[in-house]
Amino acid sequence: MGLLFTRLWNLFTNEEHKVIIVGLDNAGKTTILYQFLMNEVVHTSPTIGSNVEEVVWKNIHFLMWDIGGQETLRSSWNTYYTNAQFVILVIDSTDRERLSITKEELYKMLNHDDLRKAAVLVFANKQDIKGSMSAAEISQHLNLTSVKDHAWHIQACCALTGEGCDNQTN
Ligand SMILES: Nc1nc2c(ncn2[C@@H]2O[C@H](COP(=O)(O)OP(=O)(O)O)[C@@H](O)[C@H]2O)c(=O)[nH]1
Ligand SMILES: [Mg+2]
Repeated sequence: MGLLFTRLWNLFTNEEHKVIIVGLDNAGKTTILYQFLMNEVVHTSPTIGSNVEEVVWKNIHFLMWDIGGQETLRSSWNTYYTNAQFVILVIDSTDRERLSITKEELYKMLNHDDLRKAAVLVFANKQDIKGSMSAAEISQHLNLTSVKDHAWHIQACCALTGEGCDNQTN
């Protein structure tokens, strides 16, 4: 269960690593990233592109952007895919209406050549909110069991408290 996390945190070698964090706006990406990096000094590149944020922590580059919408900007995101080892997909578990958009974007990424070796970690965020979808429900909607060519894991979490966001709470 915690295997993907372990792999994620084993990136601390001398090599540079790249993790991309995507999700719809308001999903909780920024909150999760800062929860991960709590108490650490973080360098943020103010702008790479207009809507891509890069946070460098130790030797890991986190590239983060909002998916869905803004079709015209999408082509440039592909350039950030190269050599990414992890894709972290953050989902607002209360956002039932837009889950299909997330699904569409997820499969686009999974089919992208540059991401064929990337492992996918899905966070079913905002579990503290009443009526939120469970990780199982989201997994079913996204049809994750059909994904055979990527390592993946779905994890229920609450980015506000950090519950479920790291390996310790698994
Ligand atoms: N209740 C609740 N709110 C959250 C959680 N995670 C993020 N939020 C809130 O959701 C909003 C969007 O979060 P943000 O990290 O900016 O989302 P981003 O657009 O994906 O970067 C903010 O108001 C957060 O405080 C969570 O687990 N529970
Ligand atoms: Mg953000």
